[in-house]
Amino acid sequence: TGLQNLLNKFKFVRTLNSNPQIKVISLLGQIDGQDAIVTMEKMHFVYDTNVLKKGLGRNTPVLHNCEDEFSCIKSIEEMREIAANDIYYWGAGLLKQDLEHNPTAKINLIWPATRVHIRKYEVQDYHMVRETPEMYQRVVKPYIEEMSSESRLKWVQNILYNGAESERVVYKDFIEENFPKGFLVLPDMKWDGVTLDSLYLVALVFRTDIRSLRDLRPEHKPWLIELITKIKTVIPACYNYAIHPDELRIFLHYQPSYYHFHIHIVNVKHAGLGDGISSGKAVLLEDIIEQLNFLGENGFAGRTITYVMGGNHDLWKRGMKEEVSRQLREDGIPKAPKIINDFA
Ligand code: M7G
Repeated sequence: TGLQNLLNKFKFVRTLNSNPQIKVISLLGQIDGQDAIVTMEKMHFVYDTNVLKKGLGRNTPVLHNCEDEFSCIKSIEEMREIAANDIYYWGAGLLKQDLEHNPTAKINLIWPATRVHIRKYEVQDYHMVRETPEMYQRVVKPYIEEMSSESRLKWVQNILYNGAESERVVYKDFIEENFPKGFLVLPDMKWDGVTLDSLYLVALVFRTDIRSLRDLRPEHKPWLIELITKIKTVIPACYNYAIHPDELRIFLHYQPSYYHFHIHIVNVKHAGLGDGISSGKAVLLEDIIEQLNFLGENGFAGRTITYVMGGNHDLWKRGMKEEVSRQLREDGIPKAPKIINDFA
């Protein structure tokens, strides 16, 4: 495949990040002399697949749970005991792997990766920032303009208009007269497409007049309600009601990485997302709709929004850093002393 050919040419440069808790590693390398980011994530266990067995003389299929050859215990091919003590035993195992049914890892590649991609995936320190409407106008808005280039959002255009990932689209709301209000839903790049516990979908809207949370005004409320209602109606049906409407965490990111309005739809069980669902990054769509009742006609443009920003984010260097220092001073919060680690 294209991906495999590219990975064969990958020349390792350095590790960008590694997280043993969510079992994800990001590597920087080069492919044909251009920067490439490979992210690998160990896949979850197969444990709830149902095996279809036709009962004798019956037409109704019967589902058997955990009998799949790739189900946790059944998949163990080799074992090495590490130790045992009293009623406790532990060891290492080799599981039966299968490209289709039980792959080892999910592998993502970004190539050619831009400087913005590399800095995003890299280990960095994080800061709480308070973005005032004034900061938004002066610093963030010009940045968003730059980040809305055709090339940066090409993947979105490809999905909406050029049939990219089309066989993976799970829902398309695209009625001619409804066009500007339409949207589609498809599996997010972050999802392995299999593990329902970590279901991760993204809804992309067709309209292009909304760049982010900041652009939402009370006039958008009926549209947002329509969106969330359709999402909660259609998605459980798409997955055979193995997931229910109240098990979907539906949110926006602020700041997002891509300034074309989109909605994250994630299994409420799934917490292993790095910072993707934490407060200061994810804003629940329900809360947004509710807030539109109270914000004036300018909606979120008039609100101060507090969020987490990575030190590698361009906005940090383009003024957020100074703004945070200024705000702390104004709030009367003293600067940290020079030596803070000397507990001796
Ligand atoms: P975001 O909040 O702008 O960025 O969400 P972040 O969550 O990455 O910080 C954009 C979402 O779109 C993310 O969840 C991405 O994983 C997802 N995404 C990005 N790209 C480039 C693609 C793509 O090409 N296809 C699909 N299906 N999802 C993507």
